[in-house]
Amino acid sequence: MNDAIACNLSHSEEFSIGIIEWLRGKGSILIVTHDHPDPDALAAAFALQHLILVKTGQEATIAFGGVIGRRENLVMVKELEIKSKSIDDLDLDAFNAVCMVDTQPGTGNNSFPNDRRVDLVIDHHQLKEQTHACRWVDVRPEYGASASILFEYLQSQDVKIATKLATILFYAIKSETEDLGRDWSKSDREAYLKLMPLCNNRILHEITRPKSSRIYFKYFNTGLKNAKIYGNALIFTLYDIDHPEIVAEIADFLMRVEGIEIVVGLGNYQGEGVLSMRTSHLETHAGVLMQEIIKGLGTGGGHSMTAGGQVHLVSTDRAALSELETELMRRLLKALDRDMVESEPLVQ
Ligand SMILES: [Mn+2]
Repeated sequence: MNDAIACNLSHSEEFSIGIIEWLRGKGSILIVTHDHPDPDALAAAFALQHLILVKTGQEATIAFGGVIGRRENLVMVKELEIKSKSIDDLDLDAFNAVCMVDTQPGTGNNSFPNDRRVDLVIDHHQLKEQTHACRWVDVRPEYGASASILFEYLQSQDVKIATKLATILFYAIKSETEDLGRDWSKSDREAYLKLMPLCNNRILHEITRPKSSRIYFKYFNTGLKNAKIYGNALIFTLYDIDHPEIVAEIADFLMRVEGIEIVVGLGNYQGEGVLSMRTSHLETHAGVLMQEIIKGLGTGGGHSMTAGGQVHLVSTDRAALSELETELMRRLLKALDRDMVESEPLVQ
């Protein structure tokens, strides 16, 4: 094992002992993820819930805002029996301890009220100013997945990782890093390799190749038809969408277009503009770029190769979305220090 991994593991051991002792006897504990949680958010929440149960005997509540829409994630939640609640249905005063995973206070991507106290934050996005005020903070932007951090806690506390927990943690790292091809670290690879033999392959296959409704293919059709190319950048709009994650999914798909190094996608989910960015350009940090182009329009952030954002829409008609698309492209090209060029459709 190399020194960096060993150092991370000892940090994980120390931190997990600290939080277990602190959480002991708290009674009602809340675990919040970002809205419309992805596998990494759900896996991290599920693993923390398990750690708390095994070590302190308390059953924590997992909650988030928005919906789980992506087919893979719905199959995952069903097959692995992950129980969660909508944050709007909870009496937040009833919780004595609040934990946040895969998100941080005040980022704009979670529904936990900004003025409420958060005790514990475990995340792999850039550390936010507001997070400094929390009692327990373990933020590791160099990690590809929050699930890898939780995996280290479980290991250092000798918590047995049964099939379901292993499958969800493995799938989280697999999907978040595209099988260790994107934004990954040695610690993610360590967790991925140790979890793989513990997984249920049948469930894993069902999650990764889910049957999908015809609406799903309609979004692909819309995305392909509307995709515009500006040099090595591609932008597309899906207009009205029934779940936010479809934007990121199609952005991933369109990253495979030859010559394309940056993809930006946009959709309208219930009056909110959903943005997704992907880049394979090593000099470009997607999270930083996203913050730059979204300034004054909404909130956003991310990792070096992936980023997301949300924009408040003044109008949700097609013309307004097309206008926003052009504005985002103008800002993107400006941020990349390039002139606005004529766009070219991806498909004729
Ligand atoms: Mn994550």
